This record gives sequence, C-alpha cells and structure tokens, in this order.
Amino acid sequence: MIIFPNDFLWGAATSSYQIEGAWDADGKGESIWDRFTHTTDRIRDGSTGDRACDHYHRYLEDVALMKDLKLKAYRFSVSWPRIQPSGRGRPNRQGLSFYSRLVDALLEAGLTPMLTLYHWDLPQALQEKGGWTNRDMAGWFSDYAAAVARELGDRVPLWTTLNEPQIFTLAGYRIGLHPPGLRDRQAFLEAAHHANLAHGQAVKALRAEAGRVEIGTVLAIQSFHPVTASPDDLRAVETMDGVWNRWFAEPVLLGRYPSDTLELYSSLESPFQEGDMALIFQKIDFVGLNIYTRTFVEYDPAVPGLQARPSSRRVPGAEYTVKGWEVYPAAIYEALMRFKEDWGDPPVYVTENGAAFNDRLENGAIHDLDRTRYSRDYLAELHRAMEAGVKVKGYFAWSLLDNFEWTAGYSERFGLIYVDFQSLERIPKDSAHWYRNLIEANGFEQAN
Ligand code: PNW
Repeated sequence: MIIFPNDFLWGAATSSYQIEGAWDADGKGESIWDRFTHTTDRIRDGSTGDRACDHYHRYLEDVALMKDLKLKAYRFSVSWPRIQPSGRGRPNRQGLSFYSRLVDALLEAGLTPMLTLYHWDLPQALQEKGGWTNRDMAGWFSDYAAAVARELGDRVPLWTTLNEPQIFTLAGYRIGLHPPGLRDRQAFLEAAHHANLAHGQAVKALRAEAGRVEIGTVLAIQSFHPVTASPDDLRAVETMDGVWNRWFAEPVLLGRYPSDTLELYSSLESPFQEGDMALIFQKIDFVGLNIYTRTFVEYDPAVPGLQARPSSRRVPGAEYTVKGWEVYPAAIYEALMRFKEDWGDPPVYVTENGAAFNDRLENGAIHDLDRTRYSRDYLAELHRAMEAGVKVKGYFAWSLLDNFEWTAGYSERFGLIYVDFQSLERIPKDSAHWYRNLIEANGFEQAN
C-alpha cells in the first residue's frame, strides 16, 4: 500500500474556457478563444466553447459531484473577460459574482479552492493591442489580479498567476497553433518575457490585496529525452530544455534567465529592461507542475536558432493516449526532481495530470481501466519523488469533466466525469470511483 501524508491535498482541475460556456453572458467580453473558434477552421471538429459543459449555469451540480467524489480541493481558472470585458477598467460586477458564488459553494462543500488567474482566455481587446507582445500586459494583468483578489482574497487560500506560460507563448506566437496564430521568433521572445513580468507584477498585486494567501505559478515542465545518444541529439535536449523549461522556471524560482538560452536569442531585438528581473523574481510560496508525458527531441539543423525539435519517435510496445502522448509514468518523477535538484526545492503541487482515452458509455457506465492505471502508475512515481525528498503538497487530476480540449474540440476526453455534450448529463467514470476510494484511504494498493 502506498500511503500519502494526512494533509495531502487531493483535487481535480478545470479551466474557464474549457468548461464554462455562456461565452457572452452577463456582460462578458470576447476572448481570443471566442474569436479563434468563431472565425478560423483550426478546431478539429469545428466546435467552439460557446456552450462547453455549461458549467457557468450548472456549477452547483458540479460542486455537488466534487463533494460526492470526496475531493479536498478544486482548481479552476477565472475568465479575464468576464471580469474586465475589454481587459481594462472597472470590473464587471456580474462576472465577479459568478466566481464569488462558486467559491462560496466550494467552501460550503468543504473543498479548498485553488484559483488560476490566466488559463489562456485573454480579452480580445488586449490582443488587438498586441497581446503578450505588448509590455503593458504586465500592468494590465496585475490590475486584473488585484480586482479578483479584492473580491476573493478573503476566501481563496491558493492562488496561481499563469497557467503554462511556455505553452501559450510557444503555441500562440511561435508555432501558430493557438491564438493569435503567429510564427514569429521575435514576437515569441517578447511574449515569453512579458509573461514572466506579468507573473511578477501580479504576485506583488496579490500580496497587497489578498492578505494571507499562498501564491504560485503553474509550469508545464517537460521531461525531454534524446532520440539517440549522439552528441547532436544530447545538445538538442539541452537547447529544448532551456527554451521550454529553464526559461520559465529559473527567472521565477532563481531570479535569472539561463545564459545558454539568452545566447540563442541574442540576434533578436532585446525586450529586457533594467529592473525586470527584480520584478519577475518575487518570493512565491509554491509552484504548480502540469505533467502528462515525456517528449523525445532530435537535432535538426533546419530549425532557426534552436537546431532542435520534438521528434515523432514512438517507443515500440509503449502505450499511447488518444492524443498520441506516451504513457510514461516516470515523467512525473523526473520533472518533480528538477524542482528539488535544480530549482531551489520549493513546495510543489501537481496541478494537472491525466489522459484522454477512448471512453465508451456502456449501460450508463464508463469502464476506463486505462485511465485508472494511468493515474495509479503516475501517482506511484509521484510518491517515489516524495520519498526522494520533493515537497509535493497535493495532486490535481486533469480534468474534473470532459471538456473543450482546445484545437481537438470535444474529440479528446480527459475527464474523471463523462459529459454527454448533447444532454450535458454528467456520469462519473470508473476512474472517478477509483479516485474517490483512493482519497478515502489516502493511498492505494500498488500495481503487481
Ligand atoms: C494542458 N505539453 O496543456 C492544459 O493546461 C490544459 O488546458 C489541457 O486541456 C491539457 O494540458 C491537456 O492537453 C498542455 O506538450 C499542453 O507538455 C501541452 C503540454 C502540456 C500541457
């Protein structure tokens, strides 16, 4: 039996655009994901988040489900354009009220709320000012953070600033997969620096407005592996690790940018100004880790600057999820150990971990043994990292509900709870029952 500490925080996570729907209700402004889904053909099934799980109207039902599952915590994000429809100026009372009612319902049900201020749904009006390439984003974001903190700072104990700055800047500004759909190295460097600045300035605003709360950020640290042991591939791993992991972990946790990555960007126009690092490097109380898989990397001289790229290598005999991600439980151990060994040993929450599988509804049940195995094996590796000394405080399954999986639309289901997107009925999967038992026992039987 693997047993966890008594105060270990077991939870599940979601994000606003992926579950709320009600995209234009109660004065909400347009987000970049509203614009992107309404005007491009980049979503695999042509869907949008207009309705999603309709959590905005069904949040009480969802909180009741969380309570049934015995969850101790719930991680959700706030939709910035609900709070400030054009990204700036006076907060929209109705937007604040929704989150206030949600938080009250969570507390009433005995759950600890963890709030994420930004999970990718930027107000479209700010995108029109350049989005994350605009240095003023740091100030706009901290004004927004302050407004949310004034409303919820007395009731939400755990706050995070940005969800995965590496994903929204790379996917949005460098690879062009997410809005604003750019493929521009200069824009990416600016976005990546301004996201770090925004984090720092928001931490200051939260400290000023929220009182005694714990504050962190959420990083998608990847476990990179070389495709071969050749010196070129090994160097490619170091390069990717710099651009993807260290660029975001080191300023926030150590107060510096990695010098090898700075070197890579030296031919670009510098977005750095005097005093920036002091602003970015605020004391934080914990860091969130989102981890799903490992990624193979290979040398590629054709990629400008990096000479490295993710490889499509598949491991013979390994299991893959619907997303094509390898089931590789040691990834969570490897990523957690980085925090202890390389990045100052902060307290860590695993803020997302989970998998999309081909769930089938059979006689009103979903027998997703593959998801249960996935969670069990990743949690065994998480526990191994704790035994090695990593200060892991809690674990949030991604996701509470099947939801709008970004460019995959509704075609990939990550939920512990199945959602019928016609009727919006919710049905806990077998993995949800397994998770509830685990929480009650505060541990689980090891695989044999
Ligand atoms: C997360 N990676 O993104 C997001 O925070 C969620 O909103 C999303 O639904 C979930 O993953 C599943 O896709 C990630 O390549 C995207 O390492 C990519 C990676 C990690 C996280």
